[in-house]
Order: sequence, then structure tokens, then C-alpha cells
Amino acid sequence: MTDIVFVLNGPNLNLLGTREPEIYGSDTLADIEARLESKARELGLVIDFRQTNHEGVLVDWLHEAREVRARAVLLNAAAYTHTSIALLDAIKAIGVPVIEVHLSDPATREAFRHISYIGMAAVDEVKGLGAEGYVVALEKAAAL
Ligand code: CA2
Repeated sequence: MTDIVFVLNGPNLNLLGTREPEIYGSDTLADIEARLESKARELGLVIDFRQTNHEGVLVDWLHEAREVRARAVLLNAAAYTHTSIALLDAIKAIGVPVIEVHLSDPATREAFRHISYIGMAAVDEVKGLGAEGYVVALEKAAAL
């Protein structure tokens, strides 16, 4: 196992900080990455922080986490959380612990957000803490 933690972000999260701050906060994804970089240094970890709007790319990156023997993956799959059996299968396949992260708490929102395919295979979850949730999730990854 290495000290690398993959931080994978799904569709539309590249727009973070531009709209709906009442739900997602006003930090951009770059702000979150900077905070995580600093926390990772403190914890002696290295983060590989990425965002894509494409489901298959997330599947490929989960496979890559296995290939590089990453310590953990923090995954905010955004809307794919609620739809993607492909991501569920990938998480089950890779043998790398995945921590589910959400800025908001989907359980308190529309019913279609109440299902999480990621949660069916993730080892842990952090929801509803905004950008700080990524930091909490990294601390959890350090403790694995
Ligand atoms: O709360 C989260 O982190 C979510 O994963 C965010 C997803 C949503 O589909 C999940 O249910 C919960 C949506 C990300 C959309 O990001 C935007 C950012 C700025 C403006 C509009 C959308």
C-alpha cells in the first residue's frame, strides 16, 4: 500500500462556487483541493485530486487506484451516486477502501437522492459538512 489517496469528483462539481451556495457552499473545487493538500501534508499523505463529468472515466480512475495500490479513495460521485451500478461494481472490484463524500446531505433532499449505490460498497461516508467534509474524510482515510 502507498500513501496516495485518490480524491475523485463527479459531474458538475467543476462548477462549485458559482451557483447554489446555499446548498454546496461558496468554496470552489480548487479551494477544496488546496485545503486537502495542506491537510495531506500534515498527515503524511499524498493526494491525487481529480474531477470528471464522465461516468466511465470515474470507473477507469477507480481501477487506477487499484493499480497504484492507493491507500484509499475519497469519492464524491455527485449525481452518479444515485444511478451508477457501474461505480458500485468498480468499488467492489478494486479492493481499495472508498469513502463516500458529499457536500450536502442527500438524505435530507429530494427522494431521488436517497439511494446511494456508492454507499452500498463504501467503507465510510461523510455528508452534509460542506468542504470541511473532504478534510474529515481524509482524516478517516489516514486512520484506515
Ligand atoms: O452534495 C453533494 O456533494 C452531491 O454529491 C452534489 C451533487 C448531487 O447530485 C448529489 O446528490 C449530492 C451535485 C453536484 C452539482 O454541483 C453543482 C455545483 C455548482 C452549481 C450547481 C451544481
